[in-house]
Amino acid sequence: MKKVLVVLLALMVAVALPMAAAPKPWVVGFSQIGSESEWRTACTISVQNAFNDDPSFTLIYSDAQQKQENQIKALRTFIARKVNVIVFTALVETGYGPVLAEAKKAGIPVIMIDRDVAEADRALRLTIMGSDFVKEGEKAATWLGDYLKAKGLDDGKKAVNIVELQGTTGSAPAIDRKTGFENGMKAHPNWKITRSQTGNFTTSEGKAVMEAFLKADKTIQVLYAHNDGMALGAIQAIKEAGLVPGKDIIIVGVDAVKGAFESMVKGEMNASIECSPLLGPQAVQAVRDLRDGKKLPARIWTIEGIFDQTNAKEALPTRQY
Ligand code: GYE
Repeated sequence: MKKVLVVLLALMVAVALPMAAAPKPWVVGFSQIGSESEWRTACTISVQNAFNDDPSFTLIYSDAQQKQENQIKALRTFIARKVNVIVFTALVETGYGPVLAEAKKAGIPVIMIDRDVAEADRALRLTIMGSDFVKEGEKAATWLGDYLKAKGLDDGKKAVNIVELQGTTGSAPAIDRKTGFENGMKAHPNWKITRSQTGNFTTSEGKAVMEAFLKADKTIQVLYAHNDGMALGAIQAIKEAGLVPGKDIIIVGVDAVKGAFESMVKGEMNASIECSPLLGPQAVQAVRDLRDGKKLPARIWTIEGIFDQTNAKEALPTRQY
């Protein structure tokens, strides 16, 4: 009897010990901007999975549904709940200064992913991880220059008429992808952006804006879309206007999401500049490093490529988003 009791007691201690020793999970508040695109959905899932797979974290997720005021409210809730760290992507660049200052005052570090805030507010956040959107715009222009040259479609003199579908007005990727493309255009003085309007990074608005462009303008040769979702919407508009996407109008998008690959394989979209949404593993690593007292670099870049109709088919089976 005594023996049984001792064994039982030992068992209870063995079970209770690791439980007592387990530290309290770190609470991470994640403020996402919405679900406007295939890219965004992949980004949300990547971040959620990465934190939820590690029991030493508790993730609080908040979806701002494309409204800055919702996002500011979510950040204030995180501060009030005294989360250990905030992971945050900014819908637009400006307007977050006061709430970031509140987080700083409360001693809560902010790790930005994907879209950064404006220069003036960058001292209020700890780091930013994500893509170089200016470079993506430059890559789009370089790809286009090479393609037009290879196909004999640009003699360097006759105008090349380009329309642009911009992302969400005031967002970092819309501002930077425009700047990057315009940087690339400096080598091609005959290229003209004849029309440029926001399609808000959504397929439906991309389609609607392209419809309006096509109605007003019969001289469009190239479409540069700040994301694939808008390019895919525009492709529907191009087809409905009786034109052949990828031939009558050359189409360059950004993101390299699955939908773009399928379109390139069909010969419709011509190229997509990769922008990886799989930021979860890097975000978790950064938060772990922070918890371990390591110093984070001020900028964490993601590595990306370019895909077009020459390599889309081969790459498609390995694509994760
Ligand atoms: O390109 C677009 C999304 O911020 C980089 O947002 C991201 C962009 C991405 O809606 O598809």
